[in-house]
Amino acid sequence: MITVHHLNQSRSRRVLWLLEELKMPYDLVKHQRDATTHLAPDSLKKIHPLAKAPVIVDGAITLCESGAVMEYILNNDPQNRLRPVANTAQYYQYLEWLHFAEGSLSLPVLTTLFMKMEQRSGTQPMDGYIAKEIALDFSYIETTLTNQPFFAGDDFSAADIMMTVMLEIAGTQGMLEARTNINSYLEKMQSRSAYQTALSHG
Ligand SMILES: N[C@@H](CCC(=O)N[C@@H](CS)C(=O)NCC(=O)O)C(=O)O
Repeated sequence: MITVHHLNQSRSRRVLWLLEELKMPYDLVKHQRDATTHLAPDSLKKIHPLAKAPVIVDGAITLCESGAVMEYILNNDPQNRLRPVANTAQYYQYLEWLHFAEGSLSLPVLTTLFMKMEQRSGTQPMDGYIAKEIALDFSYIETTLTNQPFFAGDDFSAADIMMTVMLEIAGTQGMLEARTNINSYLEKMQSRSAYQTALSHG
């Protein structure tokens, strides 16, 4: 059985959400962020040298990186759900968005979040780059969600789970104002019962 090492307020809720969607059994180990530094506790370092969440342990396999963990879980689903058939057009949409969440999108979103914690004055070299990336990424996302209901096309997939969590962080940074399609997409995701169950467990 898969053991999920979950950190409060973290991307590990992606993993809980996916497991709940698939109704796969799992063990849950909760780790609590340090109240002052907000970093992961030493208990997580004992599981994986990077001490980041999510981490899963399944027999001899210990795996971090939420995208890799999602793929691991899908590989172990005998019914092959929540991922389009390999080598189809939908599959490559799925693959692009699955990686986009932690690749292209996380950089401007998380950099904005961290820059707000700094004492800064005037315009800094990063500002123009981040503003350009935010405009590009969110316009691409908004257009995609205008043309189709889910990131991989007509069907909900694990790419939606990856993207939802990063979009929610973007929302806390005020990046979704006037992004009508993204906001209604998020409402649709948040109303899924597996999302709600994962939230209550995490
Ligand atoms: N790209 C990684 C990011 C992992 C990551 O940074 N996790 C954060 C929580 S969202 C963490 O564990 N932070 C605690 C720390 O750095 O001490 C993934 O998608 O899993």
